[in-house]
Amino acid sequence: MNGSNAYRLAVIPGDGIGKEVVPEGLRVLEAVSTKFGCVLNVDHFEFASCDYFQKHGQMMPDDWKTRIGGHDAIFFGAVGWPETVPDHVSLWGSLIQFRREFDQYVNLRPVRLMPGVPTPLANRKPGDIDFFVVRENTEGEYSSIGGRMFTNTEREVVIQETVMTRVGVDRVLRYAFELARRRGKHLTSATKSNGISITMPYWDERVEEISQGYPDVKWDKYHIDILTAHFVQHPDWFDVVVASNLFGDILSDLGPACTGTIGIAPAGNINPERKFPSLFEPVHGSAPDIAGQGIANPVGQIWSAALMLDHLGETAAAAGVVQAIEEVLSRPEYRTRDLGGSAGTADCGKAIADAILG
Ligand code: GGG
Repeated sequence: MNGSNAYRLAVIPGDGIGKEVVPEGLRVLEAVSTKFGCVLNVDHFEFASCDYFQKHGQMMPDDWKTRIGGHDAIFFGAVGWPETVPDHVSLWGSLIQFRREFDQYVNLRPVRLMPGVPTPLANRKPGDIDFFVVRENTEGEYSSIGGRMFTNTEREVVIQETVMTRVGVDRVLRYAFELARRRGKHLTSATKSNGISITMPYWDERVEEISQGYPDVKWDKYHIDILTAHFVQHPDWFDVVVASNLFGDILSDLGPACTGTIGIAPAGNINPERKFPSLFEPVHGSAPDIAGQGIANPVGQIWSAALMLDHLGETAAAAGVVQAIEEVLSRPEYRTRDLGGSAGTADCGKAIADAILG
């Protein structure tokens, strides 16, 4: 961090609707600069996209780390265009590189029911659903350890290992316990230690041990299968939910779906020690089915900008963005199709920027 209120942002739209929602995020950030006086110096990068892959045969240049490593934060859209690049190639060639090389070991994903937003759950009002999913972001089920043998024969064997390290598990658990302590509420751990009989009992043991350092924080744990049911039936039970990489990914799509749409959900891929830039992106992907039509919901991207401002220490600006999102979402004319409205991406983005400017 640079110690002033001027920041260097690396902006990477990526693929599909990323190219439509990132400009709306930038429009809102411009309004934030005007209103709150922080200076946001933006550098645009076209790598970490399938277009880049088509031109260069790889998702990112060899020197990508040097090119964006000096920025204060990365503002990212979405990755994936399976027509041209297999999804596992585009994801591992971009986002997962960022998360690992910049040690963004926390993926922080707020889940909140916003005023006026229609939810598929009956009898829920704003305030009933307000929690965080803390997803482990650098190891777990997302490991590249494994392989195929006897490919394309009847003896075909495919193996992929889950990796849990003590450092990796403990640090994300500590982050989650700290967050639960700050919020003064409680922590839920997602497990599956009855079926996944080596790594998940280890996860549970680490939760048990780390919890000893947080006697003031109440905690519980659920197997992932019943936990998904509770998300739908009792979303008010949760405050901070900590989960492995895969479980956290699933829970952080399900949570926002319960609040109306995954289109509004933000994420921060955070390096809490601030040794490397953190990356902020919507939870949703590139959505090839609606890309290019100007109908994507920009709120996930814009809320990610709020998370980024908060991370940069611009807390008033972050709160201002969230308040503007709330104001605009409560007006049906600015809702995009995923929320039952007919507004376009730019209509919604502009309304939020205007709400910030007052
Ligand atoms: N903006 C998020 C994005 O593009 N996600 C693509 C995706 O498939 N991500 C999987 C993951 O976050 O693990």
